[in-house]
Amino acid sequence: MKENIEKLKELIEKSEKILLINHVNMDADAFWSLIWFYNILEKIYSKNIKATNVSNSPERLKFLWFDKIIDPNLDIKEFDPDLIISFDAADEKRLWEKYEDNKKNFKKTKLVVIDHHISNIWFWDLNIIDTNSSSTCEIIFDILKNWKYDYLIDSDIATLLLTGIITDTNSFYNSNISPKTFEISSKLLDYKARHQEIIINLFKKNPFGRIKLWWKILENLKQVDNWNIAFWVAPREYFLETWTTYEDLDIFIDEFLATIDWAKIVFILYDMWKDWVKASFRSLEMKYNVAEFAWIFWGWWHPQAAWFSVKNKWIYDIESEIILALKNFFSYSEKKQLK
Ligand SMILES: [Mn+2]
Repeated sequence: MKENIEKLKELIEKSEKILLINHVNMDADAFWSLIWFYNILEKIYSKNIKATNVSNSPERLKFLWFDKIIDPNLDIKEFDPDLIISFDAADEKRLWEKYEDNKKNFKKTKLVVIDHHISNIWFWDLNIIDTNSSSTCEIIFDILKNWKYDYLIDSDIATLLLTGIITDTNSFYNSNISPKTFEISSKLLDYKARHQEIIINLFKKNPFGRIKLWWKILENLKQVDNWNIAFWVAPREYFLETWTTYEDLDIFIDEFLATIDWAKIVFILYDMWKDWVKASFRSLEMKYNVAEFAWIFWGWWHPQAAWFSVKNKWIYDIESEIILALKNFFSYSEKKQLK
């Protein structure tokens, strides 16, 4: 990895037009790793740097930084970059339409991927992938240290990086933490990362509409027979009635849904943007590998947390399909365990 970090520097120095991109439905980790990188490049080099994503910066993260860095309308063909760097994406599909509509540019350009997902398929020319890292922000910190640019870290940058780590580890709940995660977080506090600002804004300032949305969903717990599978469905009406969007479900899944003591698998199905429906799964017992399940529907992610999305289908039709497939998957997992 050290070698690749050096190679990245060479690539950046050789390039004139650099495009930064992160995955669809960007989360704090994808967002801040990109924003941070953009700022550092701006400070060090005089290059033409642009950043894009299919959507605008997430509203709920704007408390830290009001940015116009990510431009969803950027015309990649016209910009014609000679280097593309992707953040926090496990494969091209995660770049969504930006990749689909600009394949030619992606094919002819040097491509770098910076990521930490186990599911990463090492898809590009230069892969800076560390699956032992909790987050892309953690990797970014390594890059910075290797390049000896630590001196550029100020309180703002430290706060951004710490936000990526806190959200991707679910406030240090998840099993993706390591001694290094704590070590880096501690260093970020030395750099005056504003820990309380992150916690208050991300976890302690829920608009009332969001609570009403959660309430509506929680009230309608569903179960698959006696299979220890709990699930919830959030159709578009729920969001319209409470003035919320699917982004308001961010912490809800792990804070509430995935904590039911009798459940072995939980999932939530919700209407996302445009005509997409998303299904998000959590396995609460090691033997149920939900990434394997999500794969049936062309989804992926992690054995304990996985998802897929489907276009142009009614949410309740997908519900029936999932339940049917889940019953098979459940007995398959039980049998696999017995072998
Ligand atoms: Mn991440």
